[in-house]
Amino acid sequence: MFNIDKETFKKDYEEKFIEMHGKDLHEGTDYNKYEALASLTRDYVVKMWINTNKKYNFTGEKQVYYFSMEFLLGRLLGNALINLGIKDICREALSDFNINLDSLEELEEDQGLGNGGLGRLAACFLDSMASLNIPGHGCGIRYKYGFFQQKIVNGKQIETSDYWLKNANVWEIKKSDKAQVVRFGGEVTTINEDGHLRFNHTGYEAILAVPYDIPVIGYENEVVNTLRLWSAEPLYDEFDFSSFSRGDYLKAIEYKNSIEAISQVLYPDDSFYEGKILRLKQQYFFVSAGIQSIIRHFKAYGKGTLKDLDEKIAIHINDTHPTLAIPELMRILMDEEGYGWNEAWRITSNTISYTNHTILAEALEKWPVEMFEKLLPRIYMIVEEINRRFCQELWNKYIGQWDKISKMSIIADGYVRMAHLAIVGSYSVNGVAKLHTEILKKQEMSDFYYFNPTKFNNKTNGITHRRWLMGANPELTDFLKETIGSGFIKHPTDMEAFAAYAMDKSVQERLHQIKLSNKKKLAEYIKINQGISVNPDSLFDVQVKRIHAYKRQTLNCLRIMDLYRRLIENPNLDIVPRTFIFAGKAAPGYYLAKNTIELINAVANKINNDPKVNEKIKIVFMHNYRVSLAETIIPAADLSEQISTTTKEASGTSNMKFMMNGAVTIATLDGANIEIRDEVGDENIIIFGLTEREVLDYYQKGGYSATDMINGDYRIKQVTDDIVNGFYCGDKERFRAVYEHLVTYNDEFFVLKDFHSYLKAQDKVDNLYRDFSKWQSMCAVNIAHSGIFSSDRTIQEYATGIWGSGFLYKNL
Ligand code: 26W
Repeated sequence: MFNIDKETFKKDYEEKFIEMHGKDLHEGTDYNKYEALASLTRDYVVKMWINTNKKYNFTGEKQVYYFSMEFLLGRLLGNALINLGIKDICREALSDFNINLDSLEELEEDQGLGNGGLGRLAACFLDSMASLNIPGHGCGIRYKYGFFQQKIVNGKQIETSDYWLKNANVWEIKKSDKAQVVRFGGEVTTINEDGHLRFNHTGYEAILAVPYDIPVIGYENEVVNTLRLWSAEPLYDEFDFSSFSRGDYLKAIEYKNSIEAISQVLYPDDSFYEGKILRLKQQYFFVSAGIQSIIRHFKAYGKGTLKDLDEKIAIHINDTHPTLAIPELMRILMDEEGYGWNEAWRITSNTISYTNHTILAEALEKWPVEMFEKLLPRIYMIVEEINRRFCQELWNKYIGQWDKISKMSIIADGYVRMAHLAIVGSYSVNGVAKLHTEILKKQEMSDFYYFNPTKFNNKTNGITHRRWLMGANPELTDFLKETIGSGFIKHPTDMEAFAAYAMDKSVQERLHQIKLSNKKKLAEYIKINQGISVNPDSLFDVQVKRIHAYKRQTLNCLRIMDLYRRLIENPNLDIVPRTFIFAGKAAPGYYLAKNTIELINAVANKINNDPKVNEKIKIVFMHNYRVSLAETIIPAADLSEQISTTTKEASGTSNMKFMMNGAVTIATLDGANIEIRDEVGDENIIIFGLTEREVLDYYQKGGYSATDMINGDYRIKQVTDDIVNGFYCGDKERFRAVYEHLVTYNDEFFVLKDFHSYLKAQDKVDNLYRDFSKWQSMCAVNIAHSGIFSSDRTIQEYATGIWGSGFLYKNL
């Protein structure tokens, strides 16, 4: 374990500061001080990083590569200090210089290279792999612009660019010597050389992929793994200089820009697939660079031949976005390494595993054949051959069943279906929560499941407790240590011991005080950043996540609108005072989601300016939701809103973060909510809404009518009317999209159907909250049972159940 005393740290810090900034510490700006601290921390890490790599090269143990289009890391400094085990020393040392560690941490830009759940999961997994001594590395894209920044102007979302690299990024190291060349376009000709087919690729555009490595620090174990992000650059000697020599300066610049465009920006879509050629380029770009660098490294250090690749290396693809890893590995094994098809296929399909994160049909990637073939001619040939052989196999098993075969085919109706390619080319397919995996097996991917049942498995998601508990909620962490000891930090399920204290009055009081202190901090943040005063003694009711119809922010909003009507009718209505907190970004092209934000803001504006109800309710839509904001909001929540239409949320992960921080959950039986319920018991969670069966019946048999719901129920009629009658905003048309989705288009997410059951559940919340002891005991039980949702458990399951990695460590 890394060890340093306070005096040495102080000396190192002062020296680092002077060396970096050429002035004395007391002359520095806060940002200078942050830079010096981050840079010093990185220096401490670098030696361990080198040693870890040496160890991996020496032992030859199995390496895992986690391929993902997104890594939503957030800030790195605080997490690095925790994992190095020097946060307390650092805090004390800095305070001797009159520097506050927390305020330096807040100066760091979030590294926001992801949309939401899938990207954050990848980040949690990296943290867990390093902390569990698993040789596991990330591979992705170094987007110049991360996920957009959200501003709210007149209640509307405005997107601005996220130029997160405007200040030097101390956490990355550019490795120019490890650059790879990636080829696009051109023609492929086949040559027969002594009975062997050779593929000659000409006329392509070659692009340089340059890696930037970021250290991934394990918790107090001196392991430092690598997150390698690729950036696109032109291959100067192939094009630019010739342009210059022709004097065609502008053309050269344009060309340079078109190349750099590949790693320029993260697509801000989650759950809507759009067939944009640049996205396909991005996918092949990082996958090809990643696979080439793995093979290069394996050949330099591997203990064996490429024949044994599947024993030495596991490649995991995070959703279908990196699926081209399959044909790319085939290409390298066959065209560059001389393997025949069967051997290359055995190696590839035993090396790659795949996680599915969504069953929403509109999110499934499929690329037009024409586009695919033109951009990636050799890769397309390989995909065609994979498909030809797969369909042959299907034909042998399902003779004459054309419908089934065309349903399962990888290429059909002019498209390449990436999920089918991912399933066929990998040895393991997993869902991210029990229900989700069952739906994959029995419905969405049932043909594939029945064709090959052993491939399918479940790995319920998790979150790293090092960031989401220790980092975000130090007060609660200290209290847990005091009460049950520190064992839970290395073994999160040890938190179960805390359940024994659920009824203990002094424990309940402390939990309440800790929550209150977090709520006060959030209230202060809200006051400073959004100018709204909220009461920390009110119940903080929180829904923070991407804005999407299936997540049903509208249901929450309608219930607030209903409550407001009831308060107007009866100002003495006896309710628990609440602060409703929303946050989340809408995809820029998703009109309904943007309109939902407008509605929430209009409702907030009206209610917050009505003194008759302000003692009882307030609403805040917090701007620019991101990892660091989540770290401030989640520890302050009393109630966690997990209200998606049953079957639609694959897992959810914020549900786990809230629970670990002692919030009570109000939820539908969807995704991992079900497993949370199983852990805490029915009495410690509030469940409502349609069941899986009821939802599926509606989809299969029909029968849901929004108009009937409105006509048969005056409260539903009132709240839906209030969307379009000018009550919240003079412009009656303003929220038309929300209304039409709910009513005219007969809302496929059944908001109105779940409305009353949600209202009842919210009344139950009030009653429980009024009973101090009952509520606090629920919070305690939730914390106690959250350990199983640490991503350490999830990663342990991936390592033993899918990758076959991490065994070396276990045998030591
Ligand atoms: C092609 C556009 C696109 C981009 C991203 C489609 C789909 C995605 C992701 C699969 C969306 C996503 O983040 N899914 C979420 O993954 C989390 C981690 O497993 C789950 O907890 C969430 O339930 C799921 O919505």
